[in-house]
Amino acid sequence: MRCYIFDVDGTLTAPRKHIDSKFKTQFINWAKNKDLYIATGSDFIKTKQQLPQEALNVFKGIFCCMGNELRNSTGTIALKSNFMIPDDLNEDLERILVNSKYPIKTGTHVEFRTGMVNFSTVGRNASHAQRLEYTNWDSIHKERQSIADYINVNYPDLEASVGGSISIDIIEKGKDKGQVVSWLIDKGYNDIVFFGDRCVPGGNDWGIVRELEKSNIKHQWFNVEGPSYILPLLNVYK
Ligand code: M1P
Repeated sequence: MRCYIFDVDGTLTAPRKHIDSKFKTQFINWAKNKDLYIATGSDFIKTKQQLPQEALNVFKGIFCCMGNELRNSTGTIALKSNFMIPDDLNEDLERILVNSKYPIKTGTHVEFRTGMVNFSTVGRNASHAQRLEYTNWDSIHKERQSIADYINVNYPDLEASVGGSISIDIIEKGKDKGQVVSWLIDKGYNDIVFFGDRCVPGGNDWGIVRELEKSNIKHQWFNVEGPSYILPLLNVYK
């Protein structure tokens, strides 16, 4: 029994953007009679902003917050982690924010989600242009990677990874998107195909790839750069 897992930002959509309408139609047609799941670092509210209900409806399950929350396509919660982020991390993030060399701060820098924290020095209120500016700056200064490295060294029970374009995701160790693979295998799937844009170690899709590679089920994964990379690949899976 085969199923497909899709990341959202950078995979089904451009980061934090709505799904492209032409791609949406092609994707919905392709999805007929297939078992599809989402695995995103985002929460359900953001996912719903990016994917309209008709697109969400093609998914049997939506794993949000790095696999720490499972919802059905109408938003009903089926599973939820109750992990609480330690207070000292919160204080540390405030200190990192104040010391960040990036000059623009837009607000909402620490976002608590189910089982995780999302941290961004430019802030989640950044406009599209401000996101692009930060991403360019970060690609030179590697701020996000160094914050993630700091957290990984100093908080052995936590795990930080560079997620989308402006932030890092912090979770309880081991509670990354890899959880999705074990859940699906438990449901009886023995053939999993995954599409993500951050499939390398340190990226927030790596957990899925790691668990697929560890498993003894049939699997295939694709590191893509957005919807235009996915369409030709979908044709392989008629
Ligand atoms: O789904 C990928 C990432 O998308 C957003 O990242 P950013 O705002 O940095 O582009 C966040 O929701 C992040 O948590 C998530 O991993």
